[in-house]
Amino acid sequence: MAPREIITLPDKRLRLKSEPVKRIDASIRKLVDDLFETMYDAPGIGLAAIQIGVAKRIVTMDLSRKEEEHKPQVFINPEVIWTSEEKSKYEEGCLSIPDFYEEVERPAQVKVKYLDLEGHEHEIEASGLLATCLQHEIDHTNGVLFIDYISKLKRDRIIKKFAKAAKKVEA
Ligand code: GNR
Ligand code: NI
Repeated sequence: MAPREIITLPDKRLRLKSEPVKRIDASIRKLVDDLFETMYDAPGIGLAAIQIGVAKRIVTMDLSRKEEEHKPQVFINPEVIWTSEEKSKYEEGCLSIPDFYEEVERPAQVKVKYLDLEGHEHEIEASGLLATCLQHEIDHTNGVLFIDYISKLKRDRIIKKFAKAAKKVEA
């Protein structure tokens, strides 16, 4: 097992809509292992498969504290089925947009439907960091990034910065 490379802006694959998982087989379980390894190595608290270039609707997450035991969570075909009227603000970052952080307002509570690794369906009601992280990761499966929620001025500035940095590497 090896951590996989995390794709970053301006990689267009980040804008793809990922495909639902039809059957949870050995290749899906291997992909989940790779996602966890990549997420812990980064380190990050969540990771969507598209961030390693695989356009499948799979998300891994671990919101445990550093000093605690790992609490790995996997969400297959996750779907937001309800959002609260109440909003909350959280300073977000993204492994695909390194070193950029900005406050984002989202629904404070969400209900999410997903499959576990056995293919069993679950429904959870999330609040706090879990609600924020689930929305951030489910957005990735739909080609949406947290910078889509900030001002156009800031978004254009950050997109330009990454485009310029990529050009430099190319040259
Ligand atoms: O590691 C991550 N931290 C984080 C902080 C606030 C809101 C969302 C996140 S997710 C991010 C990892 C990542 O980019 N997942 O897609
Ligand atoms: Ni992200």
